Amino acid sequence: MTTTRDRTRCSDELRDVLTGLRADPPRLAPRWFYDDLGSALYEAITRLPEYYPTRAELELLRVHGAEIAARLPRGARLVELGSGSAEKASLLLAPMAAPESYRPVDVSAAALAETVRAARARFPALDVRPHRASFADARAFGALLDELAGDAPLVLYFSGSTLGNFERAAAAAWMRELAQHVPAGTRFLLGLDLVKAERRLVDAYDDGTGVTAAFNRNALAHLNRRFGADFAPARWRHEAVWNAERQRIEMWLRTDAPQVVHVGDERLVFDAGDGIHTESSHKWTRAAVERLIEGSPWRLDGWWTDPRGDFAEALLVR
Ligand code: AVI
Repeated sequence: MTTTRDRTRCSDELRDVLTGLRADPPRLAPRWFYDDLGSALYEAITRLPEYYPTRAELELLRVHGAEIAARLPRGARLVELGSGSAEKASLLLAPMAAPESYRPVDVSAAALAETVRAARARFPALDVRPHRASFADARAFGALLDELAGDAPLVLYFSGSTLGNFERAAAAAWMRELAQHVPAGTRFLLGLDLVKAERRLVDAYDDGTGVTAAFNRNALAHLNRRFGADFAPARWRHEAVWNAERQRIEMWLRTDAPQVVHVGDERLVFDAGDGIHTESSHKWTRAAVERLIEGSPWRLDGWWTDPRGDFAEALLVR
């Protein structure tokens, strides 16, 4: 059954998509990567030889997890933003002193169910409580944090360098907003991909097997499925470029020939050479993290990297 609320959400989303596609240059929000197929493709990306961040973060937690856990309060409530196999959170929960509970937060019911299953299998005595919510909208997430703050010391964990998919100014605003909803003493552990040689960065986002290209093009297929648009995904070329000035990898879909596409009631004309900007993945240095939290209630209290220096965990305290 389609409700009025579903229809309103669909028209709001369609309006946002069209605003992006009509912009100069055209853009599409990264959230359109993630339908069921896109989530499966992202899972496959994390296992590609070229895509080092997931392996690097796991290695970091294996090497430094106990040291990081020793800096977290006893009896803490671990709130993980985004969920999956709970593999990274497990590497923190195991050495943490008497964690009060583990609270994965995700919009996807399927992802949450998998996290809960994995966490309960690994820690049968631990209180595991999923929360279905979006953390991208700081206000809505703030309301959940208001509920979660209070009884036990709070530790937020945001892994995978997903913060890097926010524009830098938006990331800073999001951090400031979250700080309004958590008590002093709250810890925030942020997993961040570090700036490195351009070749390795580009290869990580343009792998030899073409999985990332399929992931990128799936955003167009997703629009076709969701809004009855008529993109021909195969006619869009995947591009990953390093923007040195903004220290980010940009993913684009580019057409080599003119194309006309219908989305909703709109007819969109693309010329040969036009591109749609589908994602920015910002990379970090310690100085960039200091700039991120400048003037906010967060203070940098710890910094660890994996043995190769590819990835960092930044521990912030409010
Ligand atoms: C989810 N996010 C952190 C990934 C990244 O590396 O920016 C998404 C991704 N895009 C292409 N490959 C992976």
